[in-house]
Amino acid sequence: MSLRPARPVLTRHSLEGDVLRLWGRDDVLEVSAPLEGVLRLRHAPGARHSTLGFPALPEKRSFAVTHEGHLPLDVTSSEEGWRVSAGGLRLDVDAASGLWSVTDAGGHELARATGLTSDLASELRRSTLSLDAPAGAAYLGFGEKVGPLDKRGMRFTFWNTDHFPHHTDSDPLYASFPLCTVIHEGRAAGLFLDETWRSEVDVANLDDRTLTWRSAGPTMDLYVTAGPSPVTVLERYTALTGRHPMPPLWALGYAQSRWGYENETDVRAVVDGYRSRGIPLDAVYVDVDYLDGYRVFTWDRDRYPDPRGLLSEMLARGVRLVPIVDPGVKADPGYDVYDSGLAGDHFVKTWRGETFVGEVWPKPAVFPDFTRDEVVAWWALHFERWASVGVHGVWNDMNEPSCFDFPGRTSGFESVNASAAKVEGKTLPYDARHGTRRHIEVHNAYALGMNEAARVALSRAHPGRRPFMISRAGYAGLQRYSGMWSGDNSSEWSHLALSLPMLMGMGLSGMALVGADVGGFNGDTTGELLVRWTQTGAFYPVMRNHAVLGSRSQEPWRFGEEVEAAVREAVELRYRLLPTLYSLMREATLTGLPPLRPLALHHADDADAVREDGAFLFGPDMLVAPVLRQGARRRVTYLPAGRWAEVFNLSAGAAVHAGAA
Ligand code: NBV
Repeated sequence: MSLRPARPVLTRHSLEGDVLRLWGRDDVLEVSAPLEGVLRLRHAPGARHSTLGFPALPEKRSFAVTHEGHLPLDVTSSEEGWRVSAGGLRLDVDAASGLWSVTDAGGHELARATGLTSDLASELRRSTLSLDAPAGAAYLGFGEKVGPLDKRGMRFTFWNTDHFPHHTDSDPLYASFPLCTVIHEGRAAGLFLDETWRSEVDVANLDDRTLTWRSAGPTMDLYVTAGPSPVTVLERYTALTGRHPMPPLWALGYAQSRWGYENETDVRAVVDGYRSRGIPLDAVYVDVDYLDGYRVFTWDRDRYPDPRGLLSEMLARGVRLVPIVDPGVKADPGYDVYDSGLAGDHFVKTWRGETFVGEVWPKPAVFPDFTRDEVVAWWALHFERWASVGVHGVWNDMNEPSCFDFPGRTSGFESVNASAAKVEGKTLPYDARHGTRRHIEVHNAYALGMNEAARVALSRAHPGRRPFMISRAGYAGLQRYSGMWSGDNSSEWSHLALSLPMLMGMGLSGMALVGADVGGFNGDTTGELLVRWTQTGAFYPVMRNHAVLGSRSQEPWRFGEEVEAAVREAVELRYRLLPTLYSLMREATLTGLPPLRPLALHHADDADAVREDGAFLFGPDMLVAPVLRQGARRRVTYLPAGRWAEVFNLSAGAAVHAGAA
């Protein structure tokens, strides 16, 4: 029996500017070539039955893609379908099925669609796009995800979630990067689904020959990127979505943090502790403890009587304070951020059009609608005023956004009638409103506007100085504004090991400036774990020791002299690496390549290197294999082709090892 539809899916075409539009009875497919080696396939299955518009789809303002302009398309049509050549790639679209394949100039297939459906009755899985997953292909990336580096065989959800405490198999976590690098037979290609809607990906799990994306939205906006090197894929992806601005040098130094440094006396004691022991330190992160009743852009004057004075005193000692910023605004009449936000209509609404009120650290709390430019501008004004007293760097937390509770909350997947209050994880309900858009559409992009505002504000508050920011949540393109840390990990060996594939996956997703909490956030660390984590963290682009409120103190001197000495040595190593890291970050601003790299990036033709996630590269040619196991004094590691000299023995006539033949 033939599975071909009776009527061709696509029957007509038009070419406007450099965008080819194909459509049939129900579906639309728009094709363009934004860059050399990149094709954009904007699918709208079932568009005729949606409010999208048919056959012309509405203009889209992507949260991720900033590149503008298209390359010319060379289009030929036949009875079977269309052939499009552009930017060195070829697209063949089959009219009967509406499906397509992309090949490069050498005839290598980069991607092939095997299924496209729309299901209006399914709230979470309205659009589905399946792609061929060739046997043996590895799937790397997807941003901040658990699991091994090669995600083949796994399934993930993209729905930014405050998952506390998260485990080594928790999904989803705080950020959504719906993109991956596919490495097959030594050649790489990129897939990027530019949809901020809640989405899911099945990476050859249910069917080992199929990768399936599902989205709650009406379109599947897919970018296919050619390599053949994963380096080229990443360069092209970041040419589309932007690259990190250069961070200040101090932000690449070592930092101490803790939830529970209660006041300026605690902060001074930390700095004294480091300085008196001669352990380098460039920053202290200050947590929610500094806020006046959890009101954003305030300081508790009992705990911090003179923020300006403290910030400049610290600066004179070579230490920056990096305060936390949360998006939840205390609903407190008389508090200027709340009053001006209300007056300007800047907060997220309920589906009925009232201001949405929930609970987070501030109770009650309202949420700026960062999807709107005027809200970003308003936040930046408050931010700038607050930062002008001497804040040069911040960490933007809770911006999934996290919301612990709200009136009428119904958890998870309950009856459809409860839709208005239906919520997934600790956040806003699917039906909260951002202008005319539902929260389920823009939730994953919420953090972008918050980070954009912070960057604008810090640049204005301190002209000529480079801002530093890390964010907990994000979506593709976040790198234009901010770095990231991987949220609330735990003081467990398994989380130390997890940090490697996770940070590598983030690096392949355009996020070069990343780190995991050194020592582990949740729970009590041990001296040995802290030492191993500091040794590993010496290579994290963002190196910060951080711990949860109430946990065992995690400063290096809390575990005895042996631990202190080993931590000092690791931090000193970091400072010896600093010129290299600084240069690598500069490279990231130019090419998008991260300092912390999977072996796969430079050894795509080596199947073992492609899947290696217990070791990583620092830059192109320094291989780092940290000890990740309790009690271990040594470990084995894989060396890809080449001659590898042992760094630690360089002065003593280094041993040189031959890598894989
Ligand atoms: O602000 C407190 C914490 C912070 O220390 C941590 O780094 C964030 O990821 N924050 C989360 C709030 C809630 C923690 C349970």
